[in-house]
Amino acid sequence: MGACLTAPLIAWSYAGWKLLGLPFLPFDLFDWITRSLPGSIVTLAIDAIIKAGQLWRWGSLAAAAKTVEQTMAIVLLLAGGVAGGTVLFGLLRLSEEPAGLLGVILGFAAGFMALLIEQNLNRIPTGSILPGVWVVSTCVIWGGAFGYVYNRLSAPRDLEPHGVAFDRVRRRLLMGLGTAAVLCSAAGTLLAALVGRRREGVGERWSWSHPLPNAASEIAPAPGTRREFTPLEDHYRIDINTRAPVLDGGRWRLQIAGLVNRPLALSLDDLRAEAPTHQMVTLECISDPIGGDLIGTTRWTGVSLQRLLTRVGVAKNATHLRISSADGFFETVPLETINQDSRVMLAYAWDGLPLAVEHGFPLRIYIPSVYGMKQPKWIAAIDAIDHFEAGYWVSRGWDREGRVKIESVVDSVKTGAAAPDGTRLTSVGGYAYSGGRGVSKVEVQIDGGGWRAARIREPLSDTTWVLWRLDLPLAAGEHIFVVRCESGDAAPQPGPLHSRRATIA
Ligand SMILES: Nc1nc2c(c(=O)[nH]1)N[C@H]1C(S)=C(S)[C@@H](COP(=O)(O)O)O[C@H]1N2
Ligand SMILES: [Mo]
Repeated sequence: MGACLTAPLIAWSYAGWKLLGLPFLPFDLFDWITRSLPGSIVTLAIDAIIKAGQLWRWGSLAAAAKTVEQTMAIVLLLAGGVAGGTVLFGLLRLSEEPAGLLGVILGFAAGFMALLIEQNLNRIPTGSILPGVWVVSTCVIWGGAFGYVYNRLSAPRDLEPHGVAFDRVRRRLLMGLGTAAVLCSAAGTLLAALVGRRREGVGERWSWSHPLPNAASEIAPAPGTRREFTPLEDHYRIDINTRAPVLDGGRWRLQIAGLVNRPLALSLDDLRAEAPTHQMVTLECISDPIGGDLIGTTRWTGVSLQRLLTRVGVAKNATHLRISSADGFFETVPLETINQDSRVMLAYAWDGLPLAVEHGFPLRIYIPSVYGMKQPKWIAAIDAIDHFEAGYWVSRGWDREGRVKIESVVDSVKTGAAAPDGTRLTSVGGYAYSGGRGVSKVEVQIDGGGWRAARIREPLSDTTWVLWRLDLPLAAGEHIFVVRCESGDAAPQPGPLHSRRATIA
């Protein structure tokens, strides 16, 4: 019963989100809960999802993780609806109040709490009332529906004392309700799916009309290796939002304040008017399991933070920047990092297009050599401060530095056709990545034998992964391939090493 009444609520809330960008309660409640939970529990859950993804070989880990999250959010609200409905029915049985009225009142209370949560998450744009009205009214309708159903279920009891007819009425009502719920849910979802489809990355991408900077490299990627330049739609997405924040690019301003001499509020056009910095970047999530796909490479465009800071004049006693995001995420960056590296930038474009909503529109930061957890998307404000502050994940017990570890991965093993002399070469290939430290050596071990040097393709830049390959004749049968590498500054890769099993026909 609770589920019957809650499912349409979810479906219509979904339609409101997809069609009109209105708050979507299930995801927002879920995000509020995950933000409030202790870091250790959230970390455990993330690890569990990733383990499950690896175990069952979900296609894309990032997409699968979001789907799991979204499913959990909806199931949770459904369960909440069932629990809430049960409590409400209990209250109605005890109370003398008209059921409809009580339902509406409780709906109001729930709506008000939901509104507070939306406000707390910063998901109600300032100055618009529709989202608030939408949140409260869906809850009120939901509460009212409970009251109405309760009335219909209990009313005939007085009219029909024999019970038999009542059961028939009751059954018919429940059937009708179930059908209505299914129809309502389906209609809402369908409408949203049909009209609300939003295309990401529409427009002319940089990579469509430009050869990659290493196009002339003598070493081609081994067949089957992941794409060296990740298409925008394939780039992983990881953040604390089941529903990405949608910011109004026209009204958005980057506030730079704190310990600065000349605080600034910059529009997106102001930033675009600055001399742009372009950088090929590999971004990786610290939760990426070895060989996973929570890593991607594209071309970032933005403004060098070093240069921008000269405009605001950072005070002498400032030591860090606190970067705050629209979703409540934040991180601190030592000023030292910025002063040493002009590549640290505030990026507004990926592959020549404005950042997609999921990837941080309108602005995100790029800091070489650290994991994604250190690099806020949807930036709202930057404050110069005189101390270190633990960021969102650091305060939940994650690594304080978040420095990229050296890693290498075997992506593919493919055997080509036989040459005229009968030899058949097998190509083993993958990537190696060390943040901004370069990769000087990649070695492959086959079936526990000696380590053989692989050939390294020229990288796209000094802040991307490199592709490597090894081509050699191998006997038919099963083989196991292990890879290891060394960074440009000759540091060896820490374990565990990645391996792949493959059978050669
Ligand atoms: N505002 C905000 N920025 C964020 C996050 C977030 O949750 N909120 N997640 C971080 C993490 S953990 C990663 S791995 C990267 C992922 O960036 P992408 O989704 O564009 O690939 O964003 C980072 N920036
Ligand atoms: Mo991440």
